[in-house]
Amino acid sequence: MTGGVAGSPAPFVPAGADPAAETAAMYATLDHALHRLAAIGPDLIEHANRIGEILWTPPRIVVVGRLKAGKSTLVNALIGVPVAETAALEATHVVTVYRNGAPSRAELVALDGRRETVPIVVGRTGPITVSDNDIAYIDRILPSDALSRLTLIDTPGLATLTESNERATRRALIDGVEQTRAAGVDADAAVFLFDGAPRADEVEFLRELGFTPLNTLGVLSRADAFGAGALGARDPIDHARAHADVLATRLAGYVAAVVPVSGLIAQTSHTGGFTERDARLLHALADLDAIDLFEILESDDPAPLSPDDRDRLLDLIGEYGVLHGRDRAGAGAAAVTDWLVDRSGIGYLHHLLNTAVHRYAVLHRADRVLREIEALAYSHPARDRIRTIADDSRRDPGGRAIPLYRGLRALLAADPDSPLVADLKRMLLGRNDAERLGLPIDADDERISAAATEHLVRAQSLALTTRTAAEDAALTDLTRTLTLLRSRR
Ligand SMILES: Nc1nc2c(ncn2[C@@H]2O[C@H](COP(=O)(O)OP(=O)(O)OP(=O)(O)O)[C@@H](O)[C@H]2O)c(=O)[nH]1
Ligand SMILES: [Mg+2]
Repeated sequence: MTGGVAGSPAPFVPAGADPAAETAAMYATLDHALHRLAAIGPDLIEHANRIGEILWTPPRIVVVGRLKAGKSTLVNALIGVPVAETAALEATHVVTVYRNGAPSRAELVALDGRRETVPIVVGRTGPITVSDNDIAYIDRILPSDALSRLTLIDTPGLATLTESNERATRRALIDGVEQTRAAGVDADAAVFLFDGAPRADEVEFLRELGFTPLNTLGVLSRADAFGAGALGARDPIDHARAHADVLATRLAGYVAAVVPVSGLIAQTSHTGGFTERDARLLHALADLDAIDLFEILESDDPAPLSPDDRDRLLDLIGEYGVLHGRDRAGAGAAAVTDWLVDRSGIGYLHHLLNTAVHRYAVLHRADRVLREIEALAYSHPARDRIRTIADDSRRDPGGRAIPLYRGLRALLAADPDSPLVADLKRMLLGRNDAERLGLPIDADDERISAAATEHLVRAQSLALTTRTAAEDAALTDLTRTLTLLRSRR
């Protein structure tokens, strides 16, 4: 693959160290499995198509977190269109799936799987007549490039004023998944929002969601108002960045990273909400010192602004944006917007969502696809042939990560302190076989085989002390993978 500036050398990527290639290999392995499944008999063609639908639709990222953490604002920022309802009061009542497609429409999915069309009012979904208790989720379909790789799911806040909102989130994400397929939204990864330190019940919810730290990302939201806020001695966004690192260490058992983001600033900059008129309004405040500025922002007569214009600016970019955006406002709306994009932190969040989170969300998807094939092996007369297809997929280099991921999930649920958690994570995080064994990425075959042998010896000694069935199963998968790595197959 070539890329970058013409004439510049191609970056050195060691063989097998390209996560995108690995993801492509996983798709190819499962696609091949589904073709083999369909070839067994006409009745399996329908199953293969149904499972293929799961495989080939974009992975689903659910946005969860406490009430008012800024979830819907962030969803709007990520989509680049203000489609999700946001408000100072409790806003999101039902789980809403935002996915790419045409024509633009909204469908209500009831708990029993029935669908009905919901009116759309200026870009957002209109009033719903069905009781919230009977809704599994709203399926909002819109043509969106931002949604072509990932589907986003907005949820009602946890620990909400009305308990029924939290129930809606749980029903769709936790209870629903195993019980009624119709009611589950089948998320593949989570973005977990909090605006300070997450509370114990939020962390517990995260555990119940049943993902792994590989496909869960923490977002320290409202970074523009962090700590003492815009008027504090420390820049709130820089402060949030430092605090995010502390939280990432504390939450390492649950999230891959913690990214500080101002959803509000990102929403405004990514939906093109800041106009030349707004830049002129902001520029009129440029010469005020900070104390005078805040007095004006809070006063009944905020001259030189009208009360409406003051409210508009605060709604668009908050106090932080007004305080620091003033210096750039003379250069126009584009200059302010560039600055907002940069300060919002959304660029890095986008990057992680499209690389690491995407990679493990696809792996979660792949596990679901394999489970569907395995389920057929239980119920179909051609069970032996179907089982062989599933076994071959797991052994194929493209499908090898699936049992390891499944093992990690089971282990985190049953025995999160097991020493095997670290082994499985390293295996899944490694970009090539060398990294999977804890070696530098460019280690040669000889070192890889030697390291695999060492790891196998250790695995055998651990086999004597396993405490749970999940640990036993994880060890079996680990040993199988290490054996393959030892012989470099
Ligand atoms: N200053 C600031 N305000 C924000 C930010 N994100 C959201 N808000 C404001 O916080 C309020 C709640 O935002 P929402 O996006 O509706 O929060 P939510 O988590 O979806 O809320 P529920 O759906 O009710 O749980 C709104 O008034 C937003 O404008 C942010 O990054 N900075
Ligand atoms: Mg919301």
